[in-house]
Amino acid sequence: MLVLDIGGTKLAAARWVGGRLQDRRQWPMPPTPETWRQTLALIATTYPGVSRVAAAVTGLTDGRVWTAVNPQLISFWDGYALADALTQAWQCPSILLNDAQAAAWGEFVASDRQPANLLFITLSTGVGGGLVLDGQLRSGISGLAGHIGHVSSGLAPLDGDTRCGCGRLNCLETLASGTALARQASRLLGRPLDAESVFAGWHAGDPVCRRLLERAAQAVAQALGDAHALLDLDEVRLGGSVGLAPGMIDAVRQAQQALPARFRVALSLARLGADAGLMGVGHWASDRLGAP
Ligand code: ADP
Ligand code: BMX
Ligand code: ZN
Repeated sequence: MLVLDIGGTKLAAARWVGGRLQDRRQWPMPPTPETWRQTLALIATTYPGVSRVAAAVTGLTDGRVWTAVNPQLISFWDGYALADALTQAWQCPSILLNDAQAAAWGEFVASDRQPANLLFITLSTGVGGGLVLDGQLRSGISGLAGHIGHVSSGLAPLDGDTRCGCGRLNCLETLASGTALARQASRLLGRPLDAESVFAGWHAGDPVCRRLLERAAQAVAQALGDAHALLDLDEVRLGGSVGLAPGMIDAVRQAQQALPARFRVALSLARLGADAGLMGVGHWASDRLGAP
């Protein structure tokens, strides 16, 4: 089986062999339909002889079609029959699952199917989430379950009230995603900055970058407190390039200290790191498509 993880920024691929990843590669996420088709053709030639394809994708999916919650992340794809395109490219069965839901399943299976109530949160191009409740992946009727990036944060971004691409105001994603860090830093400092530079500035002692990351961490801690109040979680796993960046988890844990103890859910880094989505969709799809 071929496993794919299609995010707002990058596209990862690997062969799924005996429950492990082999020949893992990564490409930038193409920005247009034309470059997407070229990249898909390139991946198809890179991985010939595939008999199943399983893709973890940013956005909502019913397993066949892809739709955006936040169309600003990948605008050209809304309502796209992605599974059909994959089936056509490899001439084999294919299946889709939301990327953060896939990662939640990967983390659950990687830790011997424990704990039974687990939230995975990714701080990446957007902010995504996936829920395992009572040992079952909760996707929801429309695929929306776990989309913690679109809970309305009680806080405003440091560059002011911001309408999220999903339509809501001041979503967690408008404060704590890589896109949001870059947007806020660029506006506040008056020059283009990416999320990596915000972290570099923070570690170098820049006060604006520090305030931005503290605000993002505070918003994440509040959202985790809300999720815990709703669901009584056993644990939260943090992933995505921003979530995994040095210092981020410490900042969120620090922010959790401001919450009453009952709402401070246990938080750790994703055990599978940047492979959580690939591993999760591999396990999930091999139960559905068979695992050759
Ligand atoms: P995707 O969203 O495609 O799954 P990532 O998890 O890599 O991809 O998240 C991409 C976001 O993370 C971008 O906003 C990027 O600027 C940011 N990013 C990538 N690497 C780092 C890093 N080392 N430190 C901080 N931010 C990072
Ligand atoms: C957005 C949303 C989620 C996704 C999350 C993280 C879209 C296109 N995506 O909130 O479905 O899980 O981003 O995605 O609406 P990533 O691209 O940051 O990995
Ligand atoms: Zn939103």
